[in-house]
Amino acid sequence: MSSLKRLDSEVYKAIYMETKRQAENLELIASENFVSEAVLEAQGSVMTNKYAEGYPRHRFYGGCEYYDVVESLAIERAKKLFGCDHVNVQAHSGTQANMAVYFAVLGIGDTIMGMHLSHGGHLSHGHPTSFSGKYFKTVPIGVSKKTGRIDYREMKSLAIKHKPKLIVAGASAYSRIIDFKKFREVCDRVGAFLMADIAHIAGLIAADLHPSPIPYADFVTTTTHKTLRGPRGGMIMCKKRYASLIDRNIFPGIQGGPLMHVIAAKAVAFKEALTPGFRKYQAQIIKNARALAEGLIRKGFKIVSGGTDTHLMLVDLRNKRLTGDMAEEVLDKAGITVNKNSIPHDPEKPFVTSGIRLGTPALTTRGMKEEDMEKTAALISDALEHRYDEDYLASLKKEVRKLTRKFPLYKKRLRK
Ligand code: DSN
Repeated sequence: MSSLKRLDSEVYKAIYMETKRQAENLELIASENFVSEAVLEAQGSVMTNKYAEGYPRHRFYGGCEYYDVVESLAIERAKKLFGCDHVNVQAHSGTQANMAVYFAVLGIGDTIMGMHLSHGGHLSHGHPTSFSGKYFKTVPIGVSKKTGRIDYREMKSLAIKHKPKLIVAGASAYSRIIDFKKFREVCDRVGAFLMADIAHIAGLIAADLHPSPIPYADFVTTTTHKTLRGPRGGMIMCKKRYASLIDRNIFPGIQGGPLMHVIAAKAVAFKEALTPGFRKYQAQIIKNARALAEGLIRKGFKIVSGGTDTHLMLVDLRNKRLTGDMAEEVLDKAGITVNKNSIPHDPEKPFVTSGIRLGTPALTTRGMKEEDMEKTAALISDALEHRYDEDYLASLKKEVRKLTRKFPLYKKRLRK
């Protein structure tokens, strides 16, 4: 970092302070993680310098031989990791990946079905404020009020009634196993394409700890930076027959030059994900999520659907007379980072919400185990109970520092 420090002390300082914040706080945002030094090195490399429009061995620019090497490695490793026919690793993000699939098989005005945002879905699954809700008619899928789980029966009758051309199976705030086989059956019944968006659970699927959609879905999209613990980016997997359709719809369809430094880092992350240690890591993420949920339940918190099968949980704060925005702010004062999140059938607006979403991928990367989750649950409960006591929250922040110091992060980068 010394060149940066010399050239631009303001950006250097912001990066240094962010590294410190990541190291000192308890990071519970379910979609975040800490990448390895190797991933950071690949992403911060000269691979950022070149244009490489096109695909390996078919580029629109000369001098791409080493770009071909890294992109081919990323593709081959992803295929092995997920057992799929074809992979496009150029999608800049999860939303871009979804957009490319929609544009590949849908016309403007066609109908799609996807989980409602406030029931755990994602903006790009047809929300009216997203391109996906503006270009396509959307029929939202909900979770049952009683169980907090996807209501597959309701989904089926909605599909029969509205005849969508594509159904999205995937979520960003749903803590239970998603039954991709059931989604496939509904798609077959109404003649729809099935797109599984596994952005949140990709790491669990790669480690065989959540059923894979690959046998059932026509298209599988993901981000690479959540449980998968790679650089920030997207990816599309599909059956061989859709390969060139998908590739064309990423480039030139919706993107120009690929972010080759990110693709190099994706290749590195996939290599890490193919090791036995990665499976153990994913198993610990789930154990930690269960321990955190149980710890919170013991402290009187309500977890939507009663628990979790995955890396995340949604906490319904209504019985604690708290809103999600208040909780997010209070916890931040204690050095605990979470995000407010709508809960199913939320009476509050999206900027207020009645819940928070918690996830364990980042803390598990640091090496934390079940007993640390127990402590984390106690810290969350304490902070929210003493929400108006600034001194108490400051003292809790010290407790948080004590805990995180035991699990150092980016140590070399914090040496001034
Ligand atoms: N914004 C991401 C999340 O937090 O789940 C989804 O893209």
